[in-house]
Amino acid sequence: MKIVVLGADGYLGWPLSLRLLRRGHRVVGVDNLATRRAVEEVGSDSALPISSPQERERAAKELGDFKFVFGDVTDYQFVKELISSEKPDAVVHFAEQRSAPYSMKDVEHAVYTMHNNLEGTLNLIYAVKEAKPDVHVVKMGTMGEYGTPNFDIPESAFVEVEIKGRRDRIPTPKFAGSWYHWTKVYDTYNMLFANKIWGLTFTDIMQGPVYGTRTEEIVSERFFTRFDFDEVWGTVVNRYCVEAVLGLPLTPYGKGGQTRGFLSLEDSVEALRILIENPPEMGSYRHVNQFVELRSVREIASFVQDAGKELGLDVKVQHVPNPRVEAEEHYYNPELKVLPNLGFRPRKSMREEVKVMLKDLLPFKERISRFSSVIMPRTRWK
Ligand code: NAD
Ligand code: USQ
Repeated sequence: MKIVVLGADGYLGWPLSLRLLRRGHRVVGVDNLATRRAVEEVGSDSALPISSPQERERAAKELGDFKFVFGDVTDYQFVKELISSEKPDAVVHFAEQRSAPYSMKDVEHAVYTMHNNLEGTLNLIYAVKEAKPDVHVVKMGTMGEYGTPNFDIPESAFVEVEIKGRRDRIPTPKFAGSWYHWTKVYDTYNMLFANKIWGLTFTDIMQGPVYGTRTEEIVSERFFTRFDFDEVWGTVVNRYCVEAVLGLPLTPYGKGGQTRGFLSLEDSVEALRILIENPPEMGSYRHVNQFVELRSVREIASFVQDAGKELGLDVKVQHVPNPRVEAEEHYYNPELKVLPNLGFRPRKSMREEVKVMLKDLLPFKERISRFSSVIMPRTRWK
């Protein structure tokens, strides 16, 4: 297949591009390098050194047919020209502002996030409709679209409800927890609408937080993917591993009962590979929940503590006041059936993988320690 990966310079986009190349697909990687700039803006950097896009292009070409295109998905003419000239079978859309704290900083960051994410997805929808309506759009959404409801989360875009005695099928209720997470809800509605009126083909993925340093293709420094750990861009498991390496206490926010559906980088890339190679029926909208382990942030701290002990690190845990507005103890039971039905079997467990992560990060302790001032949470929801 020929696959366009929007956001190919990112944490997920780069390793997915490598996986697709190794499977024999042709890959066009697109990025405007926004994340590199935004991480610098908050005074941080990737914990693992990453190559320039030019060096990445050279390295990826060793695995297969790859080219890197610099471009911004909020530019409609660029996206339309890309789809018209490349004529891909599938487009994977990762190219969004993906940090909840970044979106909550102030009005400028909230508006940037809304504009970047909604406009990019809408441009892609129109470009596909105009230039190649049979493209399979694989869009990365988030489990955070649902929030943490007190009902079992269905793996479905619609639910049957009865309101005042009358029944109907309505979009699954969602209640996101940051401006960033809300952009994914709105993207979902826009794709449902585009599917309804034009019959475009979508896979909309509700993915939980991803952790890890490795995939099968990341075998040396040249293939490293970015690894963020600061209070704005770092996600919880990755942050804990850096904190452990630096000898800082792990930082569960508040009571620490916040539970999410986590998965390793390797499992994320493999799940995506399966969804791309097994598209839904042409003209349909497929809704997928993508996670492996339901864990609370308190429980994860104990995993990292245990892994640290095995490596001779003295890891402490210190609950810190929660900078976010979110439930700290809650029910959480999402459904998971599409990926297992397609043959997806997790390859990694968090308990094991955090050991690998600590080993990968330890040689970069000095590099990371330059950024220890941006680890404690400062960005508050209110
Ligand atoms: P990332 O920030 O590392 O990657 C996103 C890439 O898109 C970056 O390289 C960035 O420069 C690029 N980009 C952003 N706006 C762009 C634009 N307007 N034009 C072109 N390129 C643009 O993030 P990631 O962790 O790789 O996440 C990829 C996608 O998966 C995101 O949509 C994110 O919301 C989603 N997601 C991530 C996780 C996770 O834990 N990392 C979990 C669930 C969903
Ligand atoms: N948390 C801590 N301690 C920390 C950091 C975070 O307790 O040091 C808590 C947060 O308060 C939250 C949970 O961990 O309850 C998850 O936070 P996170 O920063 O790991 O992840 P989140 O902000 O939800 O966002 C990440 C990605 C985003 C993706 C989302 C999937 O950045 O792109 O959409 O995970 S999900 O969480 O399922 O919505």
